[in-house]
Amino acid sequence: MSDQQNGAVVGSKSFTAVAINCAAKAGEWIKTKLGNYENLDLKYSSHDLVTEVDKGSETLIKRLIQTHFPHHSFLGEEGVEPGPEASARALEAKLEDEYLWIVDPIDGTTNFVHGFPFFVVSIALAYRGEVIVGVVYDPMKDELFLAEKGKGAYVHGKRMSVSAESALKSSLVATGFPADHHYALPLNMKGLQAIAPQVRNIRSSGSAALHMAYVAAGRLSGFWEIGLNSWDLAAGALLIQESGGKVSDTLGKPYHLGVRNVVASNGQIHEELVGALALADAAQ
Ligand code: 2AM
Ligand code: CA
Repeated sequence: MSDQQNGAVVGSKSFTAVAINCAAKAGEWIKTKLGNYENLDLKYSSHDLVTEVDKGSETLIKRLIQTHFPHHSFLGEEGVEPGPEASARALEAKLEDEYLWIVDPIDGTTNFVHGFPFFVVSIALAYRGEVIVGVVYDPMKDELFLAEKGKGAYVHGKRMSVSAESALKSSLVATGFPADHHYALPLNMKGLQAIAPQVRNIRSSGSAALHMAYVAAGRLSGFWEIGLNSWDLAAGALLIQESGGKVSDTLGKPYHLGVRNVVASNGQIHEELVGALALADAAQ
């Protein structure tokens, strides 16, 4: 398989085929390990978990990508020291690289550990800092969400589009409760307090990447969370953009790979959601 050098052909089939193949293979393997992992380690705190399955999934994906594209860069959650500073540094070091694969080998590790069936493999390919391919694969439902820059987003091969709600009061939104209990969690709690009475209802299912995919598929109207990493968001952000939605930071500035505090929506409720978080002093 040749390694395209030309920006005009980014998002070509070979990149996408490899991304899909990696996500599917890793996902199938993860599924066989459900309730069957051996080592549970704590990373940053007792809320930040990792198993040998996270590491095995990342190794599988990395090897497969390197077989096809040996000159591409790779950024995976398990190859980075825990903590927000290390994550930001690791991204910074590779952001300018021509092709960078950004991988979360299991997004929703806590769910995986508890047998709660809401976790995914998330794989994104960035070309000079811009995401051009995004794949989120849910092995439990066998649902593969795929987006290519400028070519739309698909689930089960069917074009996705975001939902039609135009106000918070008719919206179903999701958020997440981060592992960082010093900075991120208190902010998310403030947001929760403010947003809950304004929306139809709130969900929090423990995988940022799958929440993002659900916004893209029109199953959620919006999502916000504080303190995420590039690998939690990169694939999901492209899914949403290619489904007609909007992704920004919590202050409303456009999404880029360095964003850690995210607001994602169908576009129509975006301003209202960003505004409500600002009013609650829950944006940063
Ligand atoms: P993970 O399962 O890959 O760790 C849940 O609120 C979301 O936050 C999940 O997507 C989860 O991803 C992510 N998450 C968990 N711990 C985190 C941490 N220490 N830093 C950033 N994101 C984290
Ligand atoms: Ca993970």
